[in-house]
Amino acid sequence: RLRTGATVWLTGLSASGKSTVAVELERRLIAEGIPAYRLDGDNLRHGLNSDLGFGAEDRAENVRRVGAVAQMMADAGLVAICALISPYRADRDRIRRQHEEAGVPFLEVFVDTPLAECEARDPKGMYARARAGELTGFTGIDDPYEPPHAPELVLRPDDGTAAAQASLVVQLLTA
Ligand code: GGZ
Repeated sequence: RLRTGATVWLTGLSASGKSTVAVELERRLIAEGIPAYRLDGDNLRHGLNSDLGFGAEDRAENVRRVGAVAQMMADAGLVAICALISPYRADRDRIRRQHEEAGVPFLEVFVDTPLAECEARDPKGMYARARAGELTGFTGIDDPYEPPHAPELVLRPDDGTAAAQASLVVQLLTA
């Protein structure tokens, strides 16, 4: 039995694989008849969050908005799959608390791909630009990332492909 009505919150560095796991997880849930919806930080920054930048306050607001939307979706019975760097522990803990107060399950998944691996992937060339000083305030290079202390799940590269990692999240959702 798969749980419905929950928020799955994927946090981790840029290029850690959050979006890929989110896509795979959504596909798997829909295939099982579980309504799911993906909220991807990078995509939402073109719409809902197009007014936000990457300073600490804007990242906090980004996380706050997506957390609130996810909680509503989860309350309506969907699995809301969020993929945001969400680098600040306090911001993530705040939305966890709000979910808990409303009795909505919140599952924090730390996509723990080491910085060196993310940097080697560098799909958009942003790490290279950050290292060159052309891009400032980039998470992991000259901006902080605070890993969760007690995530419900940690995904590491040696767990296998994004599909294998998504399976671990599906297990987490299995009652
Ligand atoms: C981190 C940045 C930055 C800076 C642009 N720092 O890997 P991507 O490219 O496709 O996804 C990243 C995305 C981060 O958006 P989030 O909404 O997930 O961030 S947060 O939760 O911290 O608010 C990255 C791109 O935007 N990007 N500039 N300075 N990532």
